[in-house]
Amino acid sequence: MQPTNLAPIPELFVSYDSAQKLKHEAGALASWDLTPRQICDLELLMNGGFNPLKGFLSEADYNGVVENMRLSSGELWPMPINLDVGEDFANSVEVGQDIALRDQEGVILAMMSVTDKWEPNKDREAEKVFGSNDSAHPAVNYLHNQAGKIYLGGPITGIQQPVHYDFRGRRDTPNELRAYFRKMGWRRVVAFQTRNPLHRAHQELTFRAAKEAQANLLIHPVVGLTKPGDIDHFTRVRCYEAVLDQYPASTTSMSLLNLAMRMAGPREAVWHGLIRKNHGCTHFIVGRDHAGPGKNSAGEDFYGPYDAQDLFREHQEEMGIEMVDFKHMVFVQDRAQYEPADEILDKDEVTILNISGTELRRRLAEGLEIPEWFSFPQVVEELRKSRPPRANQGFTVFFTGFSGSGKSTIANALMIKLMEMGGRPVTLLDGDIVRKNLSSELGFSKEHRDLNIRRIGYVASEITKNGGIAICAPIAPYATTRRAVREDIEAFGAFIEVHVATSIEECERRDRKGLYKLAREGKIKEFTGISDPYDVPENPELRVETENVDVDNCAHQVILKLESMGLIKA
Ligand code: PPS
Repeated sequence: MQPTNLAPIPELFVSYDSAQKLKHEAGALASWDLTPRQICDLELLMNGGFNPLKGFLSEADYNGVVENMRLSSGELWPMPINLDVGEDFANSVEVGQDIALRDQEGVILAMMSVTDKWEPNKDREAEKVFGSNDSAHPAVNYLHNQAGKIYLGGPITGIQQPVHYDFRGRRDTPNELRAYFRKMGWRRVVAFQTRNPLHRAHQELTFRAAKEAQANLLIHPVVGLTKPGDIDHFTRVRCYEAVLDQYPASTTSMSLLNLAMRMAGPREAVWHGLIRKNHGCTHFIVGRDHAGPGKNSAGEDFYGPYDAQDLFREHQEEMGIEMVDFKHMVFVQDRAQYEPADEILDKDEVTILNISGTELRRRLAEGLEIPEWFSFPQVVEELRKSRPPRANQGFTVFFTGFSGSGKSTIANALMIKLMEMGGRPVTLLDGDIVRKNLSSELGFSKEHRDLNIRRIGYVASEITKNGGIAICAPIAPYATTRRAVREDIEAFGAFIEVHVATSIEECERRDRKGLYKLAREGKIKEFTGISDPYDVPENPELRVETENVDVDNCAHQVILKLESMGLIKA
């Protein structure tokens, strides 16, 4: 592979003066408030990280990318980058019109000239791009349950970069990195992509990769959006900074990449490679199960472990960036060093040590020892600060079930029991209380119920983040909304879904509020279980039956569950 040409690559920004003028003019345009994922995409579109894209994909480019990873120009591009919007906004915009793109505080970041507007076939997109239509895949779930129904395409005029208040000195545009490599005389650079903290095995493998490629090393972690449930980027960056001291400063650099990952395995690896090429790198490390999304709903892997390497290898010549394949490093205790697992010839005579990601999480959750051969003390210290043992973390207990199933009564009893134990503040977000205080303007349409549950989820995630216990007790009839809330909360602590499984017949027989009678008479519309759906939770952490079981016992079952999960001490 030739050393990279480090000349600047095209950006989509206009000059400062033009930007000021455009900002003023854009004030009068229809404007779209970008989602967090769209902000990440826009940043890389504008700064050249997504070169050769000049904007959000047109319909023809989208079709080519979905079908065979090619833009209509024939260039290789594996990932659809779309501006997905809701139907209402789409109806207010005509093809040929300019729109303003704003961040979540309303700051105008760019203008887009809308050339295309269409309703995509999302099933096809999921199958072709992610190889599956299973919502256990985070990007498929996003596509079906979060992304807007309509896509807008068109070229972008960049006005300003999204503002970042964190780690500013560690963020670089492709051209800033290119300039740095030029200045340092780095002609061959191998990039290491990661969304996890680095431990000793990673250090060893990145050293080896740099040596193998005879290149300098760029540690290029993703700080945009990663897999739901990952360690937050603040903690990770502090960990990276601690590890960076272990690398020779003259050969290694670190830069943060504001990418929204899709966890698309093989296609994602090719995409990552193109992005690194744009950042001036000549080599890219691709591991086993690169950007893997975890298991599908049948408990199987979405992709083969080396599919990403195969697809990358197939396209690397055209991409102009070479793959360095990741070695699975293990610790050989007898020699007190890391070695590639497949190069150890005396496997049966030596002791090989390894700690998996799951085992590491267990040790952190239970406050157990993490040995020095595995990680660096400063990294472990940072991880322990952000992931204290479970018994000191916040968590959310989320009751769901029909009206009158007993959710509120059990939730109340649970609250009292937890308050008696002490140690953490407890907040009850009961359906009725929330509807009075947070959601008084909402009715019971699907849209309003979703909004109500997302609000409850938001408050519960804040409580969980800050080390408290949130107990929620709404009906929450939709599985996708419950899942979205779970994802919001699991970023900070445990989410325990409790299905209060009282049958609709029993709820109606009890009819404590007289609502079922009114629902049967048609005086209350859209009544859950009577004239509105309820998705029974498939895999709740706990299912409680209330018929012939008293409230105290139901609350006790939850307490036992919390104990078994290590969230409270027996
Ligand atoms: S949801 O679907 O989660 O937003 O519902 P939630 O906020 O928990 O509110 C449910 C309570 O509102 C009363 N109520 C209704 N429930 C269901 N469907 C309809 N149409 C409806 N209209 C009013 C009912 O008393 C619920 O209280 P609980 O505590 O569940 O019995």
